[in-house]
Amino acid sequence: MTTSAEWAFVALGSNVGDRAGCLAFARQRLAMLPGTQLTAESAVEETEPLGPVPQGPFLNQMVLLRTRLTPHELLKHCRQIERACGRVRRERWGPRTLDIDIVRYGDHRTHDETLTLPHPELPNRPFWQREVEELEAHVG
Ligand code: PH2
Ligand code: MG
Ligand code: MG
Repeated sequence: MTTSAEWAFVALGSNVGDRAGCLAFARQRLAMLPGTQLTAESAVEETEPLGPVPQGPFLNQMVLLRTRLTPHELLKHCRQIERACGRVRRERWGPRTLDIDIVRYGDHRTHDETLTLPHPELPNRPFWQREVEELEAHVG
């Protein structure tokens, strides 16, 4: 936990099971994290699957958090919430009940084996770019 708060853009995705229910679960759990407020949420979009794995369409959404968690603390909580929603990690980029990705965390630039910020897929995902733009209006 840091003393100052940062804005974090966090992407939600689901293409297995009750997709809308999984996004709602994620929003509810993210809003309850220590030192964290869920400040705004983008529209939910249905998107065609990107990447090499044939799979069903996703529901995607972005939320804006104001958080005092560090990026790695936030990541650890995101993984816990994914597991609580029944996520099992199998193939990379495969179908999932819930994916929670930190897309931007303030102006931080990080690169290690667990986390790269900003998220390297941001330039390749028009729906993330639209959602970030939608939420930027709420950054004070
Ligand atoms: N996530 C992936 C792979 N492909 N496609 C869409 N439409 N939305 C996603 O969130 C997504 C994807 C791996 O994280
Ligand atoms: Mg992802
Ligand atoms: Mg992920």
